[in-house]
Amino acid sequence: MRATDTDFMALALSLGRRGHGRTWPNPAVGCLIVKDGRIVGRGWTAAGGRPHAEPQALARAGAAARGATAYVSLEPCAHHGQTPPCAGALISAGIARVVAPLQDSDPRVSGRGFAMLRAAGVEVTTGVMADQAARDLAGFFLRIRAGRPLVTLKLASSFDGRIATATGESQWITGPEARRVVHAMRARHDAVMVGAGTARADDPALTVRGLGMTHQPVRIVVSRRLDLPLTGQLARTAQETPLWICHGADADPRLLSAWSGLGARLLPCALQAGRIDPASLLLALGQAGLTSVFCEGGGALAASLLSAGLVDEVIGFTAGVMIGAEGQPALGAMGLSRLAEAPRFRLIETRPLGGDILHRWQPAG
Ligand code: AOF
Ligand code: ZN
Repeated sequence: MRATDTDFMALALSLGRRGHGRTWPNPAVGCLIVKDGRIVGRGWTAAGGRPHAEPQALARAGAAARGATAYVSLEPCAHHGQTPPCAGALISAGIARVVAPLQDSDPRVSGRGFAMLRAAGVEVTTGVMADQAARDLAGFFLRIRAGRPLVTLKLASSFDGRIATATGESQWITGPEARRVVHAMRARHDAVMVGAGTARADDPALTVRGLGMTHQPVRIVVSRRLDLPLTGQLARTAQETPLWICHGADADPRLLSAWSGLGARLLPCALQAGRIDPASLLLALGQAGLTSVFCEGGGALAASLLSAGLVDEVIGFTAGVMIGAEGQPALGAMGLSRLAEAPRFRLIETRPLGGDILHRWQPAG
């Protein structure tokens, strides 16, 4: 049976996903070159966003690219950036047909890549697996549209929605399978983010471990006053793994210089009612180039993002352990009085995971 455009596009999309978390601010694109039904070249956007996917796939295909079809998971670029336009590279290599799901919304490209290809006599087919491509590149598109990264909120809690006992004991509520999945999720995001309370209570490393990979997402701590332990795991590892601290403009200058001396990048954010304004926080992260952020709490940061309508996906891990009302709730105060005001999410997926349940939710409506 002959493979279809959809089959090849599914492969190009999966190649693109290999770059998730490591190509920001650029999209993670995949490219497959197919000649007479055979794959002759594959490529995906390199770490840091360049080279783009197409020139790498073309280099592998060599002379076989002449007369071949290129499956690209996003419209090939048309601009002269730090690299020459990919549409031009496809034309020069003699590609006869380009299949792409979507137009790029970067204003330097948006439609110009397809126009350039068509003007050179290349057949262009669009729309193949467009929904999946839009999901895969949602963070890239959101940053262009709204200036902020996509936010995934992870909440790992007891059956009754607690994230620690009254004394702060939280390791471990969920089991090893759930924790492995969390590390894989961290790796697919540009950054992992926590609030200052979590950074103080858990002394987390916020790194990806146990997956045998070298790439690490940026680690972000949101701390208005920078009152974080200068001797904890984050401070100790700030030279080797990027650490960004989002702080209020009123933070102590001595702490600012101490953290910058340790190697942290400091991002000032506006305040709202005495706390870091979540919209200003995410705009600062978008400005810095991030397209996706995996927020792992704590309760105060999670509640502030949820109240502001800035959470694009919630991933819950619920364990079969009962902690009771003295325990620390997964969410801080949200200032709600009526149920109608509560942010509501619709269920996308549930899955048993070891002894826990994974559930994925997206904003309703
Ligand atoms: C492609 N293939 O693999 C990627 C593309 O700063 P530059 O010059 O690297 O350009 C970045 C823009 O290129 C980015 O905003 C997006 O429009 C496109 N990314 N294009 O043809 C790729 N990663
Ligand atoms: Zn390109």
